[in-house]
Amino acid sequence: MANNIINYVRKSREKLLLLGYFILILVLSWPVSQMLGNGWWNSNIVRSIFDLRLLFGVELEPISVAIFGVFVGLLILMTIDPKKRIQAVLLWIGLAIALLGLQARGLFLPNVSFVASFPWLLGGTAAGLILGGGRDLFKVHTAQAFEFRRASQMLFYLLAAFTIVSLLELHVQYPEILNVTSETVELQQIQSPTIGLNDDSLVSNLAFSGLFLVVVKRFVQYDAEKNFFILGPRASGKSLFLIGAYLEALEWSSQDNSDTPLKPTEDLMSMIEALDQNNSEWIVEATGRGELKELGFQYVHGSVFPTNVSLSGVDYAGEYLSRLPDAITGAVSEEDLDTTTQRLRDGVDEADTLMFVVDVERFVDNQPLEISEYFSILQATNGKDVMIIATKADHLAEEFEQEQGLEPHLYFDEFKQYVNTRLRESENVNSLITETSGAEIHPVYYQTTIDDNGNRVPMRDSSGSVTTVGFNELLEEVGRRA
Ligand SMILES: Nc1nc2c(ncn2[C@@H]2O[C@H](COP(=O)(O)OP(=O)(O)O)[C@@H](O)[C@H]2O)c(=O)[nH]1
Ligand SMILES: [Mg+2]
Repeated sequence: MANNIINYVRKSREKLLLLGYFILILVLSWPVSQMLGNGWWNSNIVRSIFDLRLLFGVELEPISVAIFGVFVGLLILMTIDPKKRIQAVLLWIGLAIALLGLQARGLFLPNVSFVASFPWLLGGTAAGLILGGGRDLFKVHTAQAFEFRRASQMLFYLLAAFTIVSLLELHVQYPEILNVTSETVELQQIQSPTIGLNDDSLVSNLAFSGLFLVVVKRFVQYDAEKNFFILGPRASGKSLFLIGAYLEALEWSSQDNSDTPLKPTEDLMSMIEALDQNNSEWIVEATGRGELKELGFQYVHGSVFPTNVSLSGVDYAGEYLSRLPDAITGAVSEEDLDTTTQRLRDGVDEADTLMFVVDVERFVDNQPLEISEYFSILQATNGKDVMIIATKADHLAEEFEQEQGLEPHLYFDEFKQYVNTRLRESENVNSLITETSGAEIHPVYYQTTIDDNGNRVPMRDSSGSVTTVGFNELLEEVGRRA
């Protein structure tokens, strides 16, 4: 029962989050707009600044319509951006409520005619589009994700400025400083400067505007690039893991239409080509000594609040893990590091989450897992998030099927449970899990068969494609952590 609820919350996390934000916008727009209105009526410096227009004989109406236009322009850009569309819709709703709220305080809508001020509205909107979009407006198909990051950011800064200035004007009492008429600007004589605090509904105003800004901030964030970096001993399946994850991400991206490029590295692409061409074998391990290959790609997780995730690793020959901890802590000087260790160290530095590989084949064959380095790496990085990946889990799949009578790819949760229990039989794995505060192990594998020569090779369908298991679940989990 509890499990069911947890599962439901996990699967619908995005929908629940959306509902929560929707309610927050509905609840907050009104009091915040009231505060903006009151702030305006109580304002002193801000109104004096707006009164500077008197010197040029400009009415308030065109200025306010133009400012409104800037908001509209920025919101239009957010609406175009597939990653921000839902948030933009919520902000449009908030904007409508806020306009009604200001109207209730006798501001904006009752005083303006959009027909008469249409050129100002247009000008403001154009300014918003140009400020928020810039050159991105004309780069529709590029290798960059289709985003208007600047529009979202500016919208946040504008709203934050409005809110904070209103708060100050409303709650800080100070003498009048400027007096602006159509002829002159006069600095007022201030005899005895008194600064006071108007604490009428101060607490609620602070709470509403604080919460409002937190929500808007969450909306405009791209939660940007979370980096995952994979580490593991020699021939533990790191390269094939990244290939499998990439193929899964490719499938995801062909199903939605976010148009975000996956940007696989060249080395990853050539490995995939090799896997494609080869008819029975694994890809040949072609990385020579001292040679380095960069493997990596990015993908988008989530549809309502999408996140950019990047998965990467380096392919190298030989053993480097044991040199890594000293490189991370700086115990070995930069000049004494070989390029591979340097590159690994950089990868670890840039990563938000490290992925440690546990090789199931070694486990089943009772060979040393060579994961003791993970402990010192964990200590050296101190505080990075960790995921444990069990590669080549097909070595446990048959056993699972025989014991439980379930097919692992259909009953993946059960299989994952099984792999966790089995791998915990290893004292080393058990300690690793404890060290990473009870992290779960995520099994992945390529479906395999034994060929005529008795070798385990990937199973291929009639079109020669390989079948992978566990990568969909893995990308989901990775996205949740991002
Ligand atoms: N049975 C099985 N073997 C695998 C799997 N993934 C990798 N291997 C084997 O492990 C070898 C090394 O994989 P690779 O990705 O090159 O490891 P790396 O050195 O850690 O990058 C491959 O050539 C395969 O023989 C898997 O899912 N199942
Ligand atoms: Mg490799």
